[in-house]
Amino acid sequence: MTDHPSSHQAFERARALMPGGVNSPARACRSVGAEPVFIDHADGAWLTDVDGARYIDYVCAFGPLILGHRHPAVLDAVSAQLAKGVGYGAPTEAETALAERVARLVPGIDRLRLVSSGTEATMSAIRLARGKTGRRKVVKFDGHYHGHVDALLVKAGSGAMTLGTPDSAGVTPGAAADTLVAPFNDLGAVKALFAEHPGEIAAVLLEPVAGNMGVVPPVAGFLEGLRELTTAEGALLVFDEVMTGFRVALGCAQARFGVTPDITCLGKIIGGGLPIGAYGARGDLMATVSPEGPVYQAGTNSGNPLCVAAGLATLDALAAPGVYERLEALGERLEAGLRAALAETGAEGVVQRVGSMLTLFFTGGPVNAVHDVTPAATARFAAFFRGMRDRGVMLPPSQYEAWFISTAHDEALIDQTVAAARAALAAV
Ligand code: KE4
Repeated sequence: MTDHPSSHQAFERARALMPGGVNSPARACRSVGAEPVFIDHADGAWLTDVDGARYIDYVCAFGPLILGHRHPAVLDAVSAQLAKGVGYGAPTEAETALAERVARLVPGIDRLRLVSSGTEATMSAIRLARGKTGRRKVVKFDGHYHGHVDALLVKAGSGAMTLGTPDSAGVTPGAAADTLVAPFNDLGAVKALFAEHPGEIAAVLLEPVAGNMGVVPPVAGFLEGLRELTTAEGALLVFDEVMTGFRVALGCAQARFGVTPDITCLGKIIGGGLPIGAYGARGDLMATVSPEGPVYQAGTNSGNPLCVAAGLATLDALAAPGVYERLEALGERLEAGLRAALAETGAEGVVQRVGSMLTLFFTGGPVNAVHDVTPAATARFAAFFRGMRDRGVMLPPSQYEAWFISTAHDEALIDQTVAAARAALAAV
């Protein structure tokens, strides 16, 4: 760590006080054989660490910063709210405004509840599904990650899979007993679960585009098939759009793929980088939630005015003409550049992308399910991660994460990234 002396010292101090020296294992960098660097500040598409080293940022705080760091509209909105206070324990009109924006933009949402994280959103969504249907079982997909909800830390992706703990210690058999798991993109496996558990499945929960096993798009017909199957079986279809929400389209993945779920979970982007989550559905479904209905859910910081202000400013900026076309163009440029770099260096790998989220997998073929990623792939990704960071490009520190592009990125930064990748691939 001689290249990052101050960061190394910061890491040593942090490790004495916090597990892994981090407040989320996804940042730990253990799977990529490195220490995390400690960030001093960020601006636009750039991170600067405590040693003054700069990086083109593809983590974007794990997705929320689709406008890049310190977007003026977001800073202005948060500053204006700061002048009025940081929170009241009472409703504000800004929360209603954010709910209106989301309900107008997201096909499957008429009404919603704001919470403070994606985990709270998915935890509440499955409680709502169970409360509404009176059924217990929930189907999830191997490699999908829905936050650290006990019932969903079963074959979970993201940091859980990265660190080899997809089924976490401390989750009791009782907590996981009603969780059923199917391989992603395997409609037959889901049909078999319904056949094995007739009338028992409350919900099928998925990332419509998997981002937590690396980026894995739905195969043609899969989402439509789940929609048809859940409707026929009286189960609820729940899209966890915490990552894909407002990332892959202004109407989220459900608009991009034309399949409307019964319940939608959101987070990340709708908070503009500040802590937030949300779950929403048709009106009658949300009437089941306390205080209108019997499904209890609450939160001290739910709808916090600072987070709502940042979210509103972000959604308004994303609604400007041409924003998603630009993100798509930058995503295409990076994908094409990485594919060319793989071909030129003869390195084995595939690039999978939806909009401005993508993953370079060090595998020979496409990745449709978790077993398509081998230990060799994760080892080669680790070397690539270190090579890219040494060349001033910050990737998420896991083969099972998505890279994110923001509107602060531009063609020059993409080309600089591709040049770094060409050099790093040659050394992998
Ligand atoms: P949070 O509780 O971390 O706000 O959201 C949980 C969550 C739920 N659903 C999806 C699809 C998610 O991607 C996430 C969180 N994503 C990870 C990164 N893949 C957050 C990073 C971290 O855990 O530090």
